[in-house]
Amino acid sequence: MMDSRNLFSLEGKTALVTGAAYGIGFAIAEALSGAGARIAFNVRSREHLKKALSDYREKGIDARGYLADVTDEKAVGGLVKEIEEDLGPIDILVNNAGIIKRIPMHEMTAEEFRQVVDIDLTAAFIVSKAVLPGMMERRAGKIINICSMMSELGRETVSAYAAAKGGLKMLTKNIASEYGAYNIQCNGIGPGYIATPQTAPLRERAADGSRHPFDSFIIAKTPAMRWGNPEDLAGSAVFLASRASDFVNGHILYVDGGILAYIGKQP
Ligand code: NAP
Ligand code: GCO
Repeated sequence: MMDSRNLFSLEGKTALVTGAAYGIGFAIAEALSGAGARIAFNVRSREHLKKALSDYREKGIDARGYLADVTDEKAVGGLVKEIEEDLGPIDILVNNAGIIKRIPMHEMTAEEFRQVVDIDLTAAFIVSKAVLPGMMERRAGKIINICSMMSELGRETVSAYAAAKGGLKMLTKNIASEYGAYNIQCNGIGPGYIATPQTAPLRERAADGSRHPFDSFIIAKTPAMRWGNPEDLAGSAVFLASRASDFVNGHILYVDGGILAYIGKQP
Protein backbone atom coordinates (compact mmCIF):
# COMPACT_ATOMS: atom_id res chain seq x y z
CA MET A 1 0.00 0.00 0.00
CA MET A 2 1.36 3.50 -0.88
CA ASP A 3 2.41 5.61 2.12
CA SER A 4 0.81 8.86 0.92
CA ARG A 5 2.05 10.84 3.91
CA ASN A 6 5.56 11.11 2.44
CA LEU A 7 4.22 12.53 -0.82
CA PHE A 8 4.10 15.95 0.83
CA SER A 9 7.49 15.79 2.56
CA LEU A 10 10.04 18.48 1.60
CA GLU A 11 12.81 16.98 3.74
CA GLY A 12 16.23 17.74 2.24
CA LYS A 13 14.86 20.36 -0.18
CA THR A 14 15.93 24.01 -0.41
CA ALA A 15 13.27 26.62 -1.16
CA LEU A 16 13.71 30.27 -2.19
CA VAL A 17 10.64 32.39 -1.47
CA THR A 18 11.05 35.88 -2.88
CA GLY A 19 9.80 38.87 -0.90
CA ALA A 20 9.05 36.70 2.12
CA ALA A 21 9.65 39.24 4.89
CA TYR A 22 5.98 39.19 5.83
CA GLY A 23 2.52 38.60 4.30
CA ILE A 24 1.86 35.72 1.95
CA GLY A 25 5.55 35.00 1.33
CA PHE A 26 6.27 34.60 5.04
CA ALA A 27 3.31 32.22 5.48
CA ILE A 28 4.36 30.14 2.46
CA ALA A 29 7.96 29.97 3.73
CA GLU A 30 6.67 28.87 7.13
CA ALA A 31 4.54 26.15 5.50
CA LEU A 32 7.42 24.83 3.37
CA SER A 33 9.66 24.81 6.44
CA GLY A 34 6.99 22.87 8.32
CA ALA A 35 7.17 20.22 5.59
CA GLY A 36 10.94 19.96 6.05
CA ALA A 37 12.40 22.43 3.53
CA ARG A 38 15.39 24.69 4.18
CA ILE A 39 14.24 28.29 3.64
CA ALA A 40 15.92 31.19 1.86
CA PHE A 41 14.17 34.51 1.29
CA ASN A 42 15.08 37.91 -0.05
CA VAL A 43 13.84 41.45 0.52
CA ARG A 44 14.88 44.92 -0.58
CA SER A 45 15.33 46.61 2.76
CA ARG A 46 17.86 45.89 5.51
CA GLU A 47 15.26 46.93 8.09
CA HIS A 48 12.71 44.40 6.81
CA LEU A 49 15.44 41.76 6.63
CA LYS A 50 16.36 42.23 10.28
CA LYS A 51 12.73 42.09 11.45
CA ALA A 52 11.95 39.07 9.26
CA LEU A 53 14.93 37.05 10.56
CA SER A 54 13.73 37.68 14.10
CA ASP A 55 10.17 36.68 13.16
CA TYR A 56 11.38 33.45 11.56
CA ARG A 57 13.53 32.69 14.62
CA GLU A 58 10.49 33.24 16.84
CA LYS A 59 8.72 30.54 14.81
CA GLY A 60 11.72 28.22 15.22
CA ILE A 61 12.61 28.55 11.53
CA ASP A 62 16.31 28.84 10.62
CA ALA A 63 15.56 30.89 7.49
CA ARG A 64 18.45 32.51 5.59
CA GLY A 65 17.65 36.07 4.52
CA TYR A 66 19.33 38.00 1.69
CA LEU A 67 19.11 41.54 0.35
CA ALA A 68 18.20 41.52 -3.32
CA ASP A 69 15.77 43.42 -5.52
CA VAL A 70 14.08 40.84 -7.76
CA THR A 71 14.09 43.29 -10.70
CA ASP A 72 17.91 43.47 -10.66
CA GLU A 73 19.19 40.57 -12.81
CA LYS A 74 22.78 40.93 -11.51
CA ALA A 75 21.65 40.98 -7.87
CA VAL A 76 19.43 37.93 -8.50
CA GLY A 77 22.36 36.05 -10.06
CA GLY A 78 24.39 36.79 -6.94
CA LEU A 79 21.47 35.83 -4.70
CA VAL A 80 21.09 32.39 -6.31
CA LYS A 81 24.86 31.79 -6.15
CA GLU A 82 25.00 32.78 -2.46
CA ILE A 83 22.00 30.62 -1.54
CA GLU A 84 23.41 27.58 -3.37
CA GLU A 85 26.75 28.04 -1.55
CA ASP A 86 24.97 28.39 1.82
CA LEU A 87 22.17 25.84 1.50
CA GLY A 88 22.80 23.78 -1.62
CA PRO A 89 20.85 23.70 -4.93
CA ILE A 90 17.51 25.50 -5.06
CA ASP A 91 14.84 22.81 -5.52
CA ILE A 92 11.80 25.05 -5.06
CA LEU A 93 11.29 28.66 -6.19
CA VAL A 94 8.26 30.67 -5.10
CA ASN A 95 7.98 33.91 -7.08
CA ASN A 96 6.03 35.81 -4.45
CA ALA A 97 7.51 39.33 -4.39
CA GLY A 98 4.99 41.79 -5.72
CA ILE A 99 3.50 45.26 -5.46
CA ILE A 100 0.27 46.94 -6.51
CA LYS A 101 -0.50 50.54 -7.45
CA ARG A 102 -4.20 51.39 -7.31
CA ILE A 103 -4.48 54.29 -9.80
CA PRO A 104 -7.18 54.92 -12.45
CA MET A 105 -5.52 53.94 -15.75
CA HIS A 106 -6.11 57.31 -17.36
CA GLU A 107 -4.19 58.92 -14.48
CA MET A 108 -1.38 56.33 -14.28
CA THR A 109 2.01 57.22 -15.75
CA ALA A 110 3.83 54.78 -18.01
CA GLU A 111 6.62 54.71 -15.40
CA GLU A 112 4.15 53.62 -12.69
CA PHE A 113 2.76 50.96 -15.04
CA ARG A 114 6.27 49.71 -15.81
CA GLN A 115 7.22 49.57 -12.09
CA VAL A 116 4.34 47.19 -11.35
CA VAL A 117 4.96 44.99 -14.41
CA ASP A 118 8.70 44.96 -13.63
CA ILE A 119 8.21 43.50 -10.16
CA ASP A 120 5.05 41.43 -10.65
CA LEU A 121 5.93 39.86 -14.01
CA THR A 122 9.45 40.54 -15.34
CA ALA A 123 11.01 39.62 -11.98
CA ALA A 124 9.41 36.17 -12.13
CA PHE A 125 11.13 35.73 -15.50
CA ILE A 126 14.45 36.95 -14.05
CA VAL A 127 14.43 34.75 -10.95
CA SER A 128 13.07 31.69 -12.78
CA LYS A 129 15.76 32.10 -15.44
CA ALA A 130 18.40 32.20 -12.69
CA VAL A 131 17.32 28.87 -11.13
CA LEU A 132 16.38 26.96 -14.31
CA PRO A 133 19.92 25.88 -15.37
CA GLY A 134 20.50 24.08 -12.05
CA MET A 135 17.06 22.49 -12.13
CA MET A 136 17.65 21.38 -15.75
CA GLU A 137 21.00 19.85 -14.78
CA ARG A 138 19.44 17.95 -11.88
CA ARG A 139 16.33 17.14 -13.97
CA ALA A 140 14.07 18.22 -11.14
CA GLY A 141 12.55 21.45 -9.88
CA LYS A 142 9.42 23.23 -8.70
CA ILE A 143 8.53 26.81 -9.65
CA ILE A 144 5.43 28.35 -8.06
CA ASN A 145 4.24 31.77 -9.26
CA ILE A 146 1.92 33.76 -7.02
CA CYS A 147 -0.81 34.89 -9.38
CA SER A 148 -4.09 36.56 -8.36
CA MET A 149 -7.83 36.97 -8.93
CA MET A 150 -6.53 39.58 -11.35
CA SER A 151 -5.00 36.81 -13.43
CA GLU A 152 -8.65 36.22 -14.45
CA LEU A 153 -10.62 39.37 -13.61
CA GLY A 154 -10.21 43.13 -13.95
CA ARG A 155 -11.39 45.94 -11.77
CA GLU A 156 -11.05 49.70 -11.56
CA THR A 157 -7.59 51.17 -10.72
CA VAL A 158 -5.53 47.96 -11.07
CA SER A 159 -4.72 47.91 -14.82
CA ALA A 160 -0.96 47.41 -14.38
CA TYR A 161 -1.40 44.75 -11.70
CA ALA A 162 -4.01 42.82 -13.73
CA ALA A 163 -1.86 43.00 -16.85
CA ALA A 164 1.13 41.71 -14.88
CA LYS A 165 -0.78 38.93 -13.12
CA GLY A 166 -2.46 37.89 -16.37
CA GLY A 167 0.96 37.72 -17.93
CA LEU A 168 2.27 35.76 -14.94
CA LYS A 169 -0.45 33.15 -15.54
CA MET A 170 0.77 32.71 -19.11
CA LEU A 171 4.46 32.77 -18.09
CA THR A 172 3.58 29.93 -15.69
CA LYS A 173 2.03 27.92 -18.53
CA ASN A 174 4.98 28.65 -20.80
CA ILE A 175 7.63 27.57 -18.28
CA ALA A 176 5.56 24.41 -17.73
CA SER A 177 5.51 23.79 -21.47
CA GLU A 178 9.18 24.56 -22.15
CA TYR A 179 10.72 22.73 -19.16
CA GLY A 180 8.34 19.88 -18.38
CA ALA A 181 10.69 17.53 -20.21
CA TYR A 182 13.34 18.26 -17.53
CA ASN A 183 10.93 17.10 -14.82
CA ILE A 184 10.44 20.72 -13.79
CA GLN A 185 6.88 21.62 -12.80
CA CYS A 186 5.75 25.25 -12.92
CA ASN A 187 2.37 26.07 -11.41
CA GLY A 188 0.64 29.09 -9.94
CA ILE A 189 -1.26 29.83 -6.79
CA GLY A 190 -4.06 32.37 -7.25
CA PRO A 191 -4.91 33.73 -3.82
CA GLY A 192 -8.27 35.40 -3.33
CA TYR A 193 -8.45 38.48 -1.14
CA ILE A 194 -5.97 37.88 1.68
CA ALA A 195 -5.46 40.03 4.78
CA THR A 196 -1.89 41.34 4.41
CA PRO A 197 -0.23 44.79 4.37
CA GLN A 198 -0.89 44.92 0.62
CA THR A 199 -4.67 44.86 1.12
CA ALA A 200 -4.75 46.78 4.40
CA PRO A 201 -6.02 49.97 2.67
CA LEU A 202 -9.06 47.97 1.41
CA ARG A 203 -9.95 46.87 4.95
CA GLU A 204 -9.46 50.12 6.83
CA ARG A 205 -12.42 50.84 9.16
CA ALA A 206 -14.14 54.25 9.04
CA ALA A 207 -13.96 56.56 12.05
CA ASP A 208 -17.33 55.17 13.21
CA GLY A 209 -15.94 51.60 13.05
CA SER A 210 -17.93 50.70 9.93
CA ARG A 211 -16.39 48.48 7.29
CA HIS A 212 -14.59 49.91 4.23
CA PRO A 213 -17.02 49.55 1.27
CA PHE A 214 -14.53 47.28 -0.53
CA ASP A 215 -14.26 45.11 2.59
CA SER A 216 -18.06 44.61 2.57
CA PHE A 217 -17.92 43.97 -1.19
CA ILE A 218 -15.36 41.18 -0.80
CA ILE A 219 -17.31 39.56 2.02
CA ALA A 220 -20.39 39.54 -0.27
CA LYS A 221 -18.35 38.16 -3.19
CA THR A 222 -16.80 35.32 -1.21
CA PRO A 223 -18.90 32.20 -0.44
CA ALA A 224 -16.69 31.67 2.63
CA MET A 225 -17.88 35.18 3.65
CA ARG A 226 -14.46 36.16 4.94
CA TRP A 227 -11.09 37.47 3.80
CA GLY A 228 -8.42 34.83 3.44
CA ASN A 229 -5.47 34.63 5.78
CA PRO A 230 -1.94 33.98 4.52
CA GLU A 231 -2.03 30.63 6.36
CA ASP A 232 -4.93 29.56 4.09
CA LEU A 233 -2.33 29.18 1.32
CA ALA A 234 -0.07 26.79 3.26
CA GLY A 235 -1.51 23.49 2.02
CA SER A 236 -1.53 24.54 -1.64
CA ALA A 237 2.07 25.73 -1.41
CA VAL A 238 3.28 22.45 0.15
CA PHE A 239 1.30 20.45 -2.42
CA LEU A 240 2.77 22.31 -5.41
CA ALA A 241 6.29 22.18 -3.90
CA SER A 242 6.18 18.41 -3.23
CA ARG A 243 6.24 15.07 -5.05
CA ALA A 244 2.45 15.03 -4.70
CA SER A 245 2.23 17.43 -7.67
CA ASP A 246 4.86 15.82 -9.94
CA PHE A 247 2.27 15.37 -12.71
CA VAL A 248 0.60 18.76 -12.17
CA ASN A 249 2.09 21.31 -14.58
CA GLY A 250 0.93 24.68 -15.89
CA HIS A 251 -1.97 24.82 -13.45
CA ILE A 252 -3.14 27.87 -11.53
CA LEU A 253 -4.59 26.70 -8.22
CA TYR A 254 -7.04 29.35 -7.02
CA VAL A 255 -7.25 29.56 -3.25
CA ASP A 256 -9.99 32.17 -3.07
CA GLY A 257 -12.76 30.86 -0.80
CA GLY A 258 -14.88 30.44 -3.95
CA ILE A 259 -14.82 34.01 -5.33
CA LEU A 260 -14.26 32.89 -8.94
CA ALA A 261 -17.20 30.45 -8.70
CA TYR A 262 -19.73 32.87 -7.19
CA ILE A 263 -21.87 35.68 -8.65
CA GLY A 264 -21.98 37.31 -5.22
CA LYS A 265 -24.55 37.72 -2.47
CA GLN A 266 -27.64 39.75 -3.35
CA PRO A 267 -27.21 43.19 -1.71
P1 NAP B 1 2.92 42.46 0.78
O1 NAP B 1 2.40 42.22 2.13
O2 NAP B 1 2.94 43.83 0.19
O3 NAP B 1 4.41 41.82 0.68
C1 NAP B 1 5.07 41.93 -0.54
C2 NAP B 1 6.48 41.42 -0.33
O4 NAP B 1 7.18 41.55 -1.57
C3 NAP B 1 7.24 42.20 0.71
O5 NAP B 1 8.05 41.32 1.48
C4 NAP B 1 8.13 43.10 -0.13
O6 NAP B 1 9.34 43.39 0.47
C5 NAP B 1 8.42 42.20 -1.32
N1 NAP B 1 8.86 42.94 -2.50
C6 NAP B 1 8.19 43.88 -3.20
N2 NAP B 1 8.93 44.31 -4.22
C7 NAP B 1 10.12 43.65 -4.16
C8 NAP B 1 11.30 43.67 -4.93
N3 NAP B 1 11.43 44.47 -6.00
N4 NAP B 1 12.32 42.85 -4.58
C9 NAP B 1 12.21 42.04 -3.50
N5 NAP B 1 11.10 41.96 -2.71
C10 NAP B 1 10.08 42.77 -3.06
O7 NAP B 1 2.11 41.58 -0.27
P2 NAP B 1 1.27 40.23 -0.06
O8 NAP B 1 -0.15 40.56 0.09
O9 NAP B 1 1.96 39.36 0.92
O10 NAP B 1 1.44 39.62 -1.54
C11 NAP B 1 2.48 38.73 -1.86
C12 NAP B 1 2.22 38.27 -3.28
O11 NAP B 1 0.90 37.74 -3.36
C13 NAP B 1 2.28 39.41 -4.29
O12 NAP B 1 2.80 38.91 -5.51
C14 NAP B 1 0.81 39.78 -4.49
O13 NAP B 1 0.58 40.37 -5.75
C15 NAP B 1 0.17 38.44 -4.39
N6 NAP B 1 -1.25 38.42 -4.03
C16 NAP B 1 -1.68 39.04 -2.91
C17 NAP B 1 -3.04 38.92 -2.57
C18 NAP B 1 -3.64 39.57 -1.36
O14 NAP B 1 -4.89 39.68 -1.31
N7 NAP B 1 -2.86 40.01 -0.40
C19 NAP B 1 -3.90 38.17 -3.37
C20 NAP B 1 -3.39 37.59 -4.54
C21 NAP B 1 -2.06 37.69 -4.84
P3 NAP B 1 9.78 44.93 0.74
O15 NAP B 1 9.62 45.03 2.20
O16 NAP B 1 11.16 45.05 0.26
O17 NAP B 1 8.83 45.82 -0.01
C1 GCO C 1 -7.05 44.79 -5.21
C2 GCO C 1 -6.34 43.76 -4.38
C3 GCO C 1 -6.17 42.48 -5.17
C4 GCO C 1 -5.47 41.46 -4.34
C5 GCO C 1 -5.30 40.18 -5.05
C6 GCO C 1 -6.59 39.52 -5.35
O1 GCO C 1 -6.72 45.97 -5.08
O2 GCO C 1 -7.95 44.38 -5.95
O3 GCO C 1 -5.09 44.23 -3.93
O4 GCO C 1 -5.48 42.73 -6.35
O5 GCO C 1 -4.22 41.91 -3.98
O6 GCO C 1 -4.47 40.26 -6.14
O7 GCO C 1 -6.32 38.20 -5.79
